[in-house]
Amino acid sequence: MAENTPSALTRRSFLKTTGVVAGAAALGSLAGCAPKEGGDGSSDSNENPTAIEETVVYSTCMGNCGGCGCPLLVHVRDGKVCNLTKPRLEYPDGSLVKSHGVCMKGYMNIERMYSPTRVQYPMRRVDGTERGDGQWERVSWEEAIGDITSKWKEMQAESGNTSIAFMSGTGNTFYSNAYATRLATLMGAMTLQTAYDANGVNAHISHCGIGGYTWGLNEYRDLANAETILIWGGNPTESIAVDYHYITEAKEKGATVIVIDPVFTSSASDSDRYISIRPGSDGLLAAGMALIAIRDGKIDKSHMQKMTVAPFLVKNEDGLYLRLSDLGKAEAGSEADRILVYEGGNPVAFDEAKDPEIEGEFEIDGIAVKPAYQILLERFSEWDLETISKHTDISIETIEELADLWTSTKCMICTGFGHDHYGNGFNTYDAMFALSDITGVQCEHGRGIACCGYTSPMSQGIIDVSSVGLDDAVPGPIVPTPYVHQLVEEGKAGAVEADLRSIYIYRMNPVGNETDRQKWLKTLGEMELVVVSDMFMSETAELADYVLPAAFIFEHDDIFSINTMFARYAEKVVDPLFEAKGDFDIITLLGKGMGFEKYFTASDLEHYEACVTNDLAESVGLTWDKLKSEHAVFTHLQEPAVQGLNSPILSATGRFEFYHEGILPQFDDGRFWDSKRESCWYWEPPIEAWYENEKYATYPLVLGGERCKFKTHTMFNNSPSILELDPEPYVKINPVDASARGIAEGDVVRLYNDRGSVTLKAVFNAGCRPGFLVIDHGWTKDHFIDGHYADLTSCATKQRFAQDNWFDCLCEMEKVQ
Ligand SMILES: Nc1nc2c(c(=O)[nH]1)N[C@H]1C(S)=C(S)[C@@H](COP(=O)(O)OP(=O)(O)OC[C@H]3O[C@@H](n4cnc5c(=O)[nH]c(N)nc54)[C@H](O)[C@@H]3O)O[C@H]1N2
Ligand SMILES: Nc1nc2c(c(=O)[nH]1)N[C@H]1C(S)=C(S)[C@@H](COP(=O)(O)OP(=O)(O)OC[C@H]3O[C@@H](n4cnc5c(=O)[nH]c(N)nc54)[C@H](O)[C@@H]3O)O[C@H]1N2
Ligand code: SF4
Ligand SMILES: [Mo]
Repeated sequence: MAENTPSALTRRSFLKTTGVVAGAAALGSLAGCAPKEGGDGSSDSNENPTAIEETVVYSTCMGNCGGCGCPLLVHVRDGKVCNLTKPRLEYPDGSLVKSHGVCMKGYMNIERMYSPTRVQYPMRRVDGTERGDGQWERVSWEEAIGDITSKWKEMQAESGNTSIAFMSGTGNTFYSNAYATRLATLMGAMTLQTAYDANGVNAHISHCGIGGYTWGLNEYRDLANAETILIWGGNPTESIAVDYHYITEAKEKGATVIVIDPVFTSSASDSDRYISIRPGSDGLLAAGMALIAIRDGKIDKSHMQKMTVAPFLVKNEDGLYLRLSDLGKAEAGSEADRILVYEGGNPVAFDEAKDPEIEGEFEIDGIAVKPAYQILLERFSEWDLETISKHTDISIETIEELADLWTSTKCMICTGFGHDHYGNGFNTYDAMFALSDITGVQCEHGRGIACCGYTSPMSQGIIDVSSVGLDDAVPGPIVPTPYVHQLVEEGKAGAVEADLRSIYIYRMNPVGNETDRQKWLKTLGEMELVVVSDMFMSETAELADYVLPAAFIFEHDDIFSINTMFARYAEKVVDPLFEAKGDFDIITLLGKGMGFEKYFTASDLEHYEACVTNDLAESVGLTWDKLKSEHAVFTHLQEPAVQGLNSPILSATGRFEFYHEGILPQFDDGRFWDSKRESCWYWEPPIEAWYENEKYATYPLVLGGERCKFKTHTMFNNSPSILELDPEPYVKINPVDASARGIAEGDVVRLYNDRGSVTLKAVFNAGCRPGFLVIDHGWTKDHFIDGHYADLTSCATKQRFAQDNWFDCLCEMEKVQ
């Protein structure tokens, strides 16, 4: 095994090094840990008085760049972190998990950790000042926790448990994140659930269930096996940097890569073909491909019969499946009460049929029914290719070419989360899944849909967050964040009634990242107590009453398990700087302060041990001792996971579900819900960003966005070295849109709509579709000349899945004189 294998680093390994001194010196100045004077790097001998002792500890990066936040070997000298390298990760057969080295952003972890702008002590807003005035006083941890918990107790006594809410983001996803859920549950507090990335993940779950090995039909590694890759709604060169090499591998083997995007992105520049699409119309493009496959006889009937709900009979009356109990032949709800299909003129239990009908309309014992596929066919036939071509702005010939590549080559769709950012995003995913189901382009390596990588040991239950022993504590309600403003204004959102008075925000910067920032400012303004735990004075922390200094990942132990094939243990490298504490310890203090001492007796390591000690973990060879010593334990499949091939379909029916029986909204907000309509794909335009929307006459530009390699959301945007490379935000505009408004390259422009405005520099980019503007994601208010891009966006959401729809946003643009 190579030197950097996990097992070679079973404990902190002590190295006497000189060879790396020169390289580290450059970073040493960042970290304030330049090599000791006199080191000439010429000898590795123990006698050399200048040899520098270096400790190497296995931790992780907190970037959110696909596959796994990179594992890191953190090099320490004189008690200070001075270099980062990447350990070798291996599959069980000894082959290497390929990925690049530590990226430039990853290196900036050192700069961030030692930044003088870190929150150093618990801080309380000075009495008598307004939120946001920036007047803080240092308080002790004891005082901060005492103040916060006594106020919470008071609020709960006066206004009930749900007067307090907990809210966390995706900026940084470690296990200790979940620990706050323990406290929220014990308190019966409300959880404000972020509506990030909801359409893609939830559409996947409603298609094939949760708990398998992949989000998406095929996990990301399988892209390397495709002959045609449709990068459709993502920009993986920037956003999935860790795993982009799978696409490169496919290209090296001769694959054709096609990018479908309103913007000629960096991924497009590395592709074979670029197709510009009208924003928010992707569901229709997938439907067009399905219509062509149906027209050309390219559907896969036998696959549909065996693997999908296509033959299941749906009752016209209520949209539910016809079961034996409907015919009085089984007890309703019993195991024997199976779904019926139609074969040889008779209803037959689905698992007994050999060649069931998938089309037609039947009457059984006076009950009118249709196979689910018939319903899908009817939904597709609401559209014709001419209309689809008009709406997508893609020629019928191109749609035909795509349909042909889809069925006649090993073709995979690689989505990001671009579709998620529109109110109709779930229709897009539903259409893609339906296309895949009816053509049988699934259950094979290299054919299907790759979404956002892998599932995690945590979502598979291998790291069991429920093993926390909370007796009979009843968790409070969950309210998706797009509804929080309504809840605060009206005291009610859907069925949830609450007098929300305090929010605890951790690992999240909602003021910078959520939609409709003005509403967030108002909602936070209504709170009597806002507590933020963060390492930096984020836009949200600035508006808090208490800011608790969070420890950097290198300053505490944690388990890392999201979107990775490995259960990972990030070992504490150095003690927290200043008075910072890890979230685990902060939650423990708050828990004790709330009177739940008996639930907060475990240390972080003891708690993590309990979480990985379960039968499922054991069955995949994961034990705490192994994880602690190796830091990364493979819990996945050696081969890329493919739903229905080597990863189980875990839907309620055990089949791919393009039809969702009796579907309910994720959050019932009281609006009309047509369960029959929602149960199968249909298309409707985005909520706002559509050329036929009435607002379009006033606001004809769609405000989109993209990830850039310099930032992870709003993290890293305060790193001086990153700001040197990427100093300020700008809006990318097509020269056609610019000249129509008298705007020259480099002019300062103001983008505005009824919700707000943002002022920044304009940069010409002919790769932006006319009518589509792009500001890269992750800037905050101090970076803009005026206003904020999040002031323009809307928190309107559809009921199916609550989703923040950043790109579903119309605006106008003018030159600032
Ligand atoms: N460097 C970096 N990497 C990251 C992150 C980060 O902040 N920085 N964040 C991580 C997270 S949490 C996420 S959710 C992922 C997101 O991963 P991606 O979704 O890949 O990231 P985006 O850059 O937002 O890409 C969205 C793409 O969709 C395109 N798009 C916009 N509208 C449409 C449309 O209507 N149709 C189509 N076909 N395309 C459209 C945009 O032009 C853009 O190219 O990235 C992850 N990776
Ligand atoms: N305009 C626009 N907005 C978007 C998007 C977009 O495409 N366009 N994308 C959206 C998406 S998909 C996502 S996932 C969200 C992400 O939104 P957020 O989850 O809010 O992401 P971050 O900006 O990374 O904020 C994380 C905060 O947590 C802090 N932090 C980091 N580590 C720790 C820790 O260990 N403990 C504590 N207590 N704090 C820590 C960081 O300093 C930072 O202030 O952004 C969304 N917002
Ligand atoms: S920023 Fe992303 S790609 Fe870079 S080292 Fe960290 S996780 Fe890896
Ligand atoms: Mo995200």
